[in-house]
Amino acid sequence: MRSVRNALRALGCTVREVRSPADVASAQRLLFPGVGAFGPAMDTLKVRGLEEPLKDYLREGRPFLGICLGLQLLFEGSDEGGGVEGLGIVPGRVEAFDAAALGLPVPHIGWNGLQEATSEPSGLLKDVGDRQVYFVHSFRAVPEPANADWVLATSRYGEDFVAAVRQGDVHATQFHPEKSGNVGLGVLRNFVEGAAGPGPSAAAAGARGAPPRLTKRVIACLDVRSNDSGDLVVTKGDQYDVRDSGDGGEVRNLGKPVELCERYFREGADEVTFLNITGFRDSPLGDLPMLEVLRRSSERVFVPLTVGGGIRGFTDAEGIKHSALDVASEYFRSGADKVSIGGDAVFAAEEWWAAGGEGTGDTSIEQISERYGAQAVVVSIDPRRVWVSEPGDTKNRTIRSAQRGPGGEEYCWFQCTVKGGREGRDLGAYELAVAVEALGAGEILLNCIDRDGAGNGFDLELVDMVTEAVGIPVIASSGAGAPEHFTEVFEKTGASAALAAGIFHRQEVEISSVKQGMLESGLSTRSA
Ligand code: 1PR
Repeated sequence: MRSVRNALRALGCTVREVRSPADVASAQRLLFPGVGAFGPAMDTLKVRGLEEPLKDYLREGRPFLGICLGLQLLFEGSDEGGGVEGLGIVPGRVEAFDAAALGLPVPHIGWNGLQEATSEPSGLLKDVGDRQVYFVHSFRAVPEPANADWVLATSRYGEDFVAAVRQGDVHATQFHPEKSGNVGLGVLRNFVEGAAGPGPSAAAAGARGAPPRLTKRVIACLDVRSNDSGDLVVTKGDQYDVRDSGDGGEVRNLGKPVELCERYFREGADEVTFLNITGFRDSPLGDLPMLEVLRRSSERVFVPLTVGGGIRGFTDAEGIKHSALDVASEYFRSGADKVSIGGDAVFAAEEWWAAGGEGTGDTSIEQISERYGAQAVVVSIDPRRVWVSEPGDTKNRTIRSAQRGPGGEEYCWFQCTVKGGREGRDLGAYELAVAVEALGAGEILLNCIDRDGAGNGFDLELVDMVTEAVGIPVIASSGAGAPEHFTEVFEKTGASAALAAGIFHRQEVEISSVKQGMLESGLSTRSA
């Protein structure tokens, strides 16, 4: 909601939230953005008395734009949550992407192209062309003869799925225009300006261009903390040490969070991640500057924003308990699209293994995933290598490495840490990844303490191990020093995205050079 409101305000619109059934009827143009689960969304429409007014509004063909879940709810029903009826405006059902059959990570997260089902560009999508838009979803509808007069565009993720529908003034997109950079702002502008154009024509389906491909994402990361004068700064360390000369020195200051975030948006970052690196000590609910950073960034930056640090339950100074869901909700309200959980995910995974692979239902991952959807929950792993002589020396999964340990060891495992790398746990990155996927995480941000700030490339062995452990997307992080490192991690591992901090902050490498390198190697990347 906040992201859509920000994007519309950036276009000069006045936005009012629907609070009662009468607000639906009196809207000039109605936007219906949605994330989360189909069933609870339908229930909410019913409980708030909005289902019938909304159906009336749609049947009258009045100006409407559904986004993501707002597209899916137009269909007859969804298999999500065991089968739920939808608004029944568009023929067809919504079903999950079949990760096993497609052999691809699910959720489908990232920037993908559109294939318009019209021979002429339609009103809503007339400026998109071959540029990409941002998707994040695990469920999709597919084009079929019964909905051919609705399907405006499809996209492709192992199979064709419905990316946009339209009849008259009623439109909906599976992608998020509010998070699709300038291309997405153009889509919203076309909607608010009522740009006309031809409707779907089944005959032209798939007629335009090569099938779209999900691009590999390049993510800029801002490690944020207060410096010794109390100002919130972007910092960056080597192997997680962010002070200039060991513990006694100043916290390295590499810039102001909002300014840097805007710069990366302009320069073509596909996403921006903020990590509140002292979040394990300080509660983010009390961390008003960090929330303000998110609010201000989300007003100007129209690509997905992830925030991490301190997402866990806690008791405040007045003895009031706050759940991890409360903390995450505050971040979402302030403009985050995803939250990233570090330390708390390690404890949740330890409990999950101890219980023989059963969740308790009340971990931060489960709570947030259930409310906001798996796609909103990233788990950040902070592992370091531990060398062993034999795989049997640890209960955790080892690899036989191409490198050798200090004592000539051939095997290593990747030990999870908490508290910003200060405390190692007896849990491997592989084991953590398996557990958090089962608990409902939608993506993994895979750091590597040994490589952090080193500039000698991503740890390919680590990335390989974790991408093989899970069916959700993995973001490779730590160690990027040159454009070739991005190309290498994408070519040699199953990483869906790669993240860097130091080289971008110090302006040693431009995001555009990273993307140029990827294009030259035949990798698909978003053109900003
Ligand atoms: O445990 O839920 O409170 O989350 C804390 C979060 O803060 C975790 O996601 C953890 O990764 C992060 N964090 C904690 N301490 C540090 C530190 O640096 N002292 N930063 C830290 C993590 C790693 C990446 C870095 C990449 C790329 N920094 O964010 O940006 O390594 O760097 P590079 O391209 O310069 O090599 P919780």
